[in-house]
Amino acid sequence: MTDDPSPTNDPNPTNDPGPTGDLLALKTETETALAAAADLRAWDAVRVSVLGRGGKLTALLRDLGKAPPERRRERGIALNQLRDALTASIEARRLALEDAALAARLAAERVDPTLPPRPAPAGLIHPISRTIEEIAAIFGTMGCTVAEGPDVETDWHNFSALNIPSHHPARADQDTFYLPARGNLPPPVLRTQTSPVQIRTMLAQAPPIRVITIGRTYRADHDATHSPMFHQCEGLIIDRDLTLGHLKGCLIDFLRSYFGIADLPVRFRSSYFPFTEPSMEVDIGWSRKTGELGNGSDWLEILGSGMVHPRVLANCGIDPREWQGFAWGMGVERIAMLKHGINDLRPFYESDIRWLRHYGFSALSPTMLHEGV
Ligand code: 2NM
Repeated sequence: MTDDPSPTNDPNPTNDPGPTGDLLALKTETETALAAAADLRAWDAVRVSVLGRGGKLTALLRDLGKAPPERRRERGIALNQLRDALTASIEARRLALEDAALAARLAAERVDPTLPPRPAPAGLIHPISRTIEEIAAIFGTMGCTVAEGPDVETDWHNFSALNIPSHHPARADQDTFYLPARGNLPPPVLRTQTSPVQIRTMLAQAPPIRVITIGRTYRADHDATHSPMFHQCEGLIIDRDLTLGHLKGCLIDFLRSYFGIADLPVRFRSSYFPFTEPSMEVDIGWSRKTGELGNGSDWLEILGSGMVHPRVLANCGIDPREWQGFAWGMGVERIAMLKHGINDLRPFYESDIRWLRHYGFSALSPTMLHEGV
């Protein structure tokens, strides 16, 4: 062999490949196969055929012990060098193949920033839906879930359980929609507020409770500012040791977040509801002249609230000596009108696409909570 590829100085160059001649052959063979591997799959096959459990280099390393003792040391050193060299070549080929694959993907998935944007979806979110989402998002951060209940209620859930006396105007036929009575039962009623849902929640769950209820309510009333069907949002928190302070903090935080005015003035004014004691109307500061919220010397009534009457708790099987609650209620249309400067209630239900285009919300502008909604 005149062109013995062995890098070592072989003392017997005739027909003995020497202690390392076969190693150079494996190196050349592997590098040729690596160069031919066009993708990571082919690359992996080469890697396994050399370094794998049944690979050629693995076999050579295993057979080192069979080499004649006088050659073993030299061959061992050469085998280690070969393993390092092949490991490096294999790794280098992997990086090259990965780079090529990424470059091909980037070329194929090229983005053209000069293309016009896709048209926005034509559909719009109705202000009522948007307002409901915002209310739920804010009270959600305070730990409230949303409870639902039927629109057609029993007299007991809508009135009696809420401590509403027989002479209360809400019970009067001219103010309330009744359905035909069945048997000797009092006639079913289209709920006049969402509080029966809170009654159902108290009956179904043990305290502590944190819920809001949002939904349709019905009263026999119809003009520019009253609709026979409108939406209400109420809330109910029941826990031990609750005070008026908790109620005030909760509602002040809600109002400032909902209207997005960090220093919105909020005033609590003594009032009366059958289901709360004490009861308070809640006003926010505004200017009657300009309609601007948060500025000006006038007050605008925005919601009702109070500590849940002990009799209401007892009606729902909750011991008022152990648990206190506070509750509130507001009109969804009303707070939507105030926030967005809508001055007539009727178009909310007229499905006029021009009104919706003016006041509606893009489905692509989700309800966000940071400094408000
Ligand atoms: C309001 C004002 C004040 C209220 C009370 C209850 C219940 F079920 F816990 F007794 N639900 N909602 C409540 C209290 C509603 O609306 C103006």
